[in-house]
Amino acid sequence: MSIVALTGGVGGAKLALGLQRVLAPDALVLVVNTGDDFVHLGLHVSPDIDTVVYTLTGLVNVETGWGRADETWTFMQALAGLGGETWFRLGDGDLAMHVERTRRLAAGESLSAVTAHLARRLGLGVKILPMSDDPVRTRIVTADGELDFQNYFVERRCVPVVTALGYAGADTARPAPGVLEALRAPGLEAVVICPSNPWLSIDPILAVPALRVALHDCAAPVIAVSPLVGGQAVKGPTAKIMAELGMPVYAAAVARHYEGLLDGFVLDERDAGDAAQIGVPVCIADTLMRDLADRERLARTTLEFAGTLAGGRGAP
Ligand code: FO1
Repeated sequence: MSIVALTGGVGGAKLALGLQRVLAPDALVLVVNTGDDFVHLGLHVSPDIDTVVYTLTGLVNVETGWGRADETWTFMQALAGLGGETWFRLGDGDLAMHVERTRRLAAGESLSAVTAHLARRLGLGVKILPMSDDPVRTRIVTADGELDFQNYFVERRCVPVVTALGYAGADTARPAPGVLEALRAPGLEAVVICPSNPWLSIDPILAVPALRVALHDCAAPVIAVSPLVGGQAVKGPTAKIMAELGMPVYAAAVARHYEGLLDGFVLDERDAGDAAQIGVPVCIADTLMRDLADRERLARTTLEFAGTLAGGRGAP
């Protein structure tokens, strides 16, 4: 079995971990959002890539969902003492990732090569690909003006009212090496859109033109797992952004957002009433991932659902 999963950070990484645990290592390719990447304190930070790598290697801080467990903060404390910028917190161990990534990028390596190296060094078995090696930056247009992603998300704590989103650089960005190959692989059995924020985490991936076309054309069924549980986001500003963009806050609006790409939608059982308004086959499941068993169960359910749709796109 060969599966491609599109994911952002914390929410998506939970399902990515479930998929990793139920699939053979060479059967899973993760395509990760890089729209949140930015240069901070002179370092190239790739938050979603690191969140996925830490989650899948068991290094993640399970309380925050990002950063490392058992982290120390000597660097941040020293930086605060010097009057430096402390709104975005880089732990001592995490800092090593950004320093080594930045050094390798400056030496001419691509982001995908650096990612593969760092993931391998941390013991990750599955293939993790940035969506693109070209810079794409998510920009949030708010009632307070236009903000870079991390200034909106972390510094302003998602408080400003969102009026529009943009993905600077996406128009000319090419999928990273391996992405199109994975989507066109003859043995591909499903593409899973993880329950990440559609606007902040998945849309930057879909904004890479050749990637979107490949997704549209791919022979395997494309399935999205709803990021809403009981009409609410488990964590993060998905529901808030939907409301601010003038959308009804329910799962059917998420399915509609992915219209034209989807062959199936995994809907949380608390939102079962929305099923009739989703224009593709629906699988109703408990999508709340509290523990490891939940992650594995949702991964299995999603893959079984994909199996029932496999004929729909002409896959073998
Ligand atoms: N999120 C926060 O809310 N506050 C932080 O200080 C913070 C630091 C941080 C450092 C490294 C990293 O990889 C992620 C970090 N995040 C932090 C999470 C990150 O901003 C978001 O999870 C994603 O960008 C959204 O998916």
